[in-house]
Amino acid sequence: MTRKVIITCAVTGSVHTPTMSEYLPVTPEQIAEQAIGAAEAGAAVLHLHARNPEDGRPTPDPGVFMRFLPRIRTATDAVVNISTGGGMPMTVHERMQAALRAQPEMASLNMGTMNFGLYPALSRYDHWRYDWEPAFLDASRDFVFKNTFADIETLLAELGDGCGTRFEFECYDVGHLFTLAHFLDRGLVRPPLFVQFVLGILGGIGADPDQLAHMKRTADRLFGDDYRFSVLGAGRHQLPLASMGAAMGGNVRVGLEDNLFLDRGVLAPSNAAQVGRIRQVLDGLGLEIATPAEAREMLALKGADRVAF
Ligand code: KMH
Ligand code: ZN
Repeated sequence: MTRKVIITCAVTGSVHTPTMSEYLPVTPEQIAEQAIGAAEAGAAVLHLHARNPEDGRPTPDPGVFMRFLPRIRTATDAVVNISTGGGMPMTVHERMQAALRAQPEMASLNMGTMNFGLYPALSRYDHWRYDWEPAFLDASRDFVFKNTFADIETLLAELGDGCGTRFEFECYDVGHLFTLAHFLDRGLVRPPLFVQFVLGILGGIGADPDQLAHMKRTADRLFGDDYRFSVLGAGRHQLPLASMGAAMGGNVRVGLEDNLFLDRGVLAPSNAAQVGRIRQVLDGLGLEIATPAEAREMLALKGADRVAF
């Protein structure tokens, strides 16, 4: 039987800012429209953040999420995955509020405290649309992306046990896999684990094939048949690493959260365009994409009828 590949599309995130691309969705309408487009193009999972509709600043406000989640649910069958990583300078408590309100089938869960360096982007732009953008990027020099053991336990209890939400475990380095194994040993996470290998974030593991192979080898040793992996390469590493991940037996993540470009020097006009591009690669590899229903089965999700939006 042909192996099915889950395409996750991360639609807007909190890493990029409006100056960097006119196509970055910011308002609830834009986020809904691009999420729906990505699902129509073949994404089975939509990883979602919210932004302040006035100026594009990342926001944890559940009220803003609730302006686009119902629209996406009505228009698509895709699995909704709500970020609990949020963005600077949100607290962990703030970061989990939207997911607690919406009780989605999936949410992200970041597996370690780290520095998340966005400031190198400062030197790439001379003019900014909004004053908050350079200050935001500069603040990443000294911001701690806090995901302690206690934070992870809280999210597993309140969202996992409390809401039946399952997780996209964001692992930015090999140590994060060992942390996940620790929670598996304690019985606080349950297979099948969906592990996102995140490569190329400043502060995490580098984006090269050797590192991806090392993540995969380590996860195989720790989790055996109890996990499925997906690959997220930041920036220009997105397509090559996702392609490599698919060839290695994994799933893929694309979207403007992780990369603004479609080709070298060419901005992606939409999230759907990146989904279309990875589909071409999967086709070339003889792989089929998973439908949302297949993704639900592969990841043991609770079903779209059990969310609160
Ligand atoms: N921005 C990605 C590198 C989250 O939302 O929880 C990681 C991410 C984190 O998607
Ligand atoms: Zn995210």
